[in-house]
Amino acid sequence: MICIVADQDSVVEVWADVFLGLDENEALRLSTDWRKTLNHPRLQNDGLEDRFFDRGNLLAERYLSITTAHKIKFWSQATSGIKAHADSHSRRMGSLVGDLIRRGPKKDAIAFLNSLVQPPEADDGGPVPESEHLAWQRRNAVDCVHMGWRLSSADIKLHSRALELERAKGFGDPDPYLCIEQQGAYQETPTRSGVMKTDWQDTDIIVRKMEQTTVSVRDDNGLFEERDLGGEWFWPPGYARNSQSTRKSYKVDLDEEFLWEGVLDWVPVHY
Ligand SMILES: [Ca+2]
Repeated sequence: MICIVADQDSVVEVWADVFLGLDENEALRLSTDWRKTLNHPRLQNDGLEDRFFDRGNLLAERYLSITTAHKIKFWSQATSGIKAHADSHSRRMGSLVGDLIRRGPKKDAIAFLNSLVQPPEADDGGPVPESEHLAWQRRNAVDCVHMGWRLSSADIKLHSRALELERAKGFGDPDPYLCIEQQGAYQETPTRSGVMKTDWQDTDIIVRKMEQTTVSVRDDNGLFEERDLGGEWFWPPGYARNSQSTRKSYKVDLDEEFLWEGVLDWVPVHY
């Protein structure tokens, strides 16, 4: 048996090493045809010493030579168990990896995986009754095509008023970060210290489509103060084509205490 899993997940490898699932004689029998085409090569560990110390020829290896050829990054909202394991270990991921191997690393297949989000309720990859599997597919059919948007880049610039206010309070220069709120859940970019202008690239901030979303810039002064520099809500579009992005621009409005301008690019993602 060959297991191919995401690079982050070492549990499968450890498991495979403990439970190889077959012995050497069985493996030799199963690979007869293949070895015949290679004119029956000798086994790698086939000497007297190997036999004496019981060094077998069955291994569970971690790296394949193809693993560095394509850098595939996917996002995960999985919440259960060991994080790295839950992020990549589900029936959905199994079918996607299988599909990639079958189709080959074509451009569209790689793009599909790069816009993948592992759902929050991702299962552990074990077998389930067919009815349960079909029910999941029905529930998530639309989201498997497009579930929402990932913030791929954000470029912001603060108005000088933000600096004035910050200095007036004795907190030095502004320390902005982006805060995205949806259904009472907050996602934030890292804080950039003491800057008026900054950007964040390739973030892991993901919002659901068609749910009211508030984008705001805040000033982070640690324990001392947290200040809102202006926010605005929008409805992430409900449909998307390929990797086309949705761009939102923001303008300063001093009357509304909106103290920044910027451009945010969102790319479509799917389960
Ligand atoms: Ca500050």
